Amino acid sequence: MRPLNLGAEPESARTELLEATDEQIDDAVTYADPMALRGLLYQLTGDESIAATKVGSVRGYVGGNLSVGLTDPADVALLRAKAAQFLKSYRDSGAGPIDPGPLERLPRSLALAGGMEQLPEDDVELWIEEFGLDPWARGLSWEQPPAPERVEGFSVIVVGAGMGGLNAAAQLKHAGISFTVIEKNAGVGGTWFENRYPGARVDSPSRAYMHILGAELDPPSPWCTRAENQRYFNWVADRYGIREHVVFDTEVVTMTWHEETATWEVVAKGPDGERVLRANAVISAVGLLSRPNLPQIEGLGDFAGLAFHTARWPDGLDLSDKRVAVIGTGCSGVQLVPELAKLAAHTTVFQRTPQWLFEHDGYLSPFPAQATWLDHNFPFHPNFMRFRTNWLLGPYLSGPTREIDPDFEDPYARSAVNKQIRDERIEFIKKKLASRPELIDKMIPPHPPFSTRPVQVDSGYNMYDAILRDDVTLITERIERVTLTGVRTVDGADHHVDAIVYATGFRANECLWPMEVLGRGGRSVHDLWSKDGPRAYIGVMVPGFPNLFLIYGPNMNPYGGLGVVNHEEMATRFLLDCISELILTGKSSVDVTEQAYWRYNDQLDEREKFKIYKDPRANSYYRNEHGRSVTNCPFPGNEMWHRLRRPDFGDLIVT
Ligand code: NA7
Repeated sequence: MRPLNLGAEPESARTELLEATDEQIDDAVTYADPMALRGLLYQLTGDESIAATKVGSVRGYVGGNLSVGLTDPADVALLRAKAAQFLKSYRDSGAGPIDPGPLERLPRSLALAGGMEQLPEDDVELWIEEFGLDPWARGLSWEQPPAPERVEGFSVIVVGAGMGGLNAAAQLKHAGISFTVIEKNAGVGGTWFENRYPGARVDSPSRAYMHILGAELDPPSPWCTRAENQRYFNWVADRYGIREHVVFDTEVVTMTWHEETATWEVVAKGPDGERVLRANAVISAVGLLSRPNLPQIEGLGDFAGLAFHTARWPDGLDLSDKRVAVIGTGCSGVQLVPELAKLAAHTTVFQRTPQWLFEHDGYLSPFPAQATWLDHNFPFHPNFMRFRTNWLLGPYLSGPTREIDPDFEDPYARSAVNKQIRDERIEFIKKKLASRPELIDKMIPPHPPFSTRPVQVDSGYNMYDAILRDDVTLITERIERVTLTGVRTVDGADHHVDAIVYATGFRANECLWPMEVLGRGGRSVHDLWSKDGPRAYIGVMVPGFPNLFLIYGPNMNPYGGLGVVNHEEMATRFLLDCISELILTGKSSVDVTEQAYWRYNDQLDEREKFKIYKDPRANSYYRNEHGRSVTNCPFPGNEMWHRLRRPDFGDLIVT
């Protein structure tokens, strides 16, 4: 394991803690996650009575995942008392920078926070990375210093300055490799720059939606708003000095590999027309959900009012005297409708398929002040919370809920746990819609939970509450067409509105679209993928397209284990190792063999057969028109970590 580069502790004393009263501390610890305290206190003190607290299965934490927690309230009380005691004596000793405790103890402390006796031996390094002490853990560590002229002669183009592109740029900069980022928008942030609709917020827990590079920050909310996410990405760009490397308002149109010079020629369109750039390597950090999908509905152009996609929400739009139609009820529609209902004169929701909603207390609120206080004043609390959140989303707890059990027989669910989750969801619907029972069946999805993206909502106010409002109408009749004045449904009803919002998702299955990408022999990547959709070798490389690396490529959307940011970081470290091989050896290209590409994809096809998203009743971007997933990763996060940990040069051709 590489040595840790410890960077998380502040340099001066924690003044807020110095001023805290005993009562404030006692109050704050009641807001702590007892499992995080279990790991944190053990790490800082080595107190074995902490390790002796008892754990067992408890109700799921995120989206119905299985979970492990403390089972005895006396143990919870013990941990809180010990946490308060620790903070008081730390305060009384001056609250200065503190050592994280022996690093040899960390695997056990993490296991305690996770609720395991021990971390699986092979995964220890993965979890220490997730803990976030070393901001560069998923970067390039040169095994030997490269000759300066070799590094200087190598350049990289990164396409996109969203979550993946910002990390790649920071890592390239840290490694001393020259790069330019091309970004189609006027600012960084990708998805969060573009999606400005009311109610937009992240649907993965924010503690697991920040890079390791950002582990020194604590998120303001458990599920950050669009503005909070955007602030975070701006912080990354500034903290790591990336902005000066970005060409904004410029969109890549074509990328062409030139064999004779072993370089990529990139044509990009900006405010001053087209420009041509050349680089030894290209990193595509384009997003999965970045190209709006406008629905195939007749008459789309006939509408005389305002019409736009959720990702194109006009700035400063006032809808207070407007009747607004929302078409689409995926994550975006379900986030939008409850907020829009408060802003518009009337909201009409066109729902073709309902989705499974998973409720959270406080989904719409910032963290309580006490939780934030703990982040700032309890050393390594953000790290343990970050670890704990990733753990709960990770492969051991979420993976099993996404698997089809071939022996399980049920008309609606695909495994015992899937049925339990479905039953719980239906209970939630019935509870919420008790006053309008005729709506209940309309809100029960035809497909099993997890066969499409689970939608996270607030327990108190969400889509179900919105459709109960007098100023919201739910329409489940199919749409026949859009008309001059609104939307006509197949029952002949005309729904007159002033504005139409298309919450109709993204072209997630068209990787690298609409760019033209030409590899060896002038072959288009879209031609290579024409048989059954985009594929890649471990999500990152495509044969015949040397020195082209994808960060959020085919089948890299986590499905049952860890999150997007983790996958992107792993892919980035992998590609940096490929680039360093070229720089160190003075060779000019790295490509993947056809054989390795297909071997990986055969394994992938085999593995996805037992994923719930293969259920034929489900219809979403989780599967393409060929019935396979281009987006989802059927391998658990820890398996992807091993696959991407370092390149297997037996699968690659370096020339
Ligand atoms: P999604 O999840 O792809 O949802 C798109 C929605 O649009 C969904 O309800 C679709 O209904 C609906 N849709 C699409 N085309 C039509 C037509 N022609 N007529 C009626 N309804 C239509 O996109 P989101 O933006 O909500 O979420 C994307 C991701 O963002 C999400 O996974 C989170 O990770 C965040 P359907 O279900 O196909 O019947």
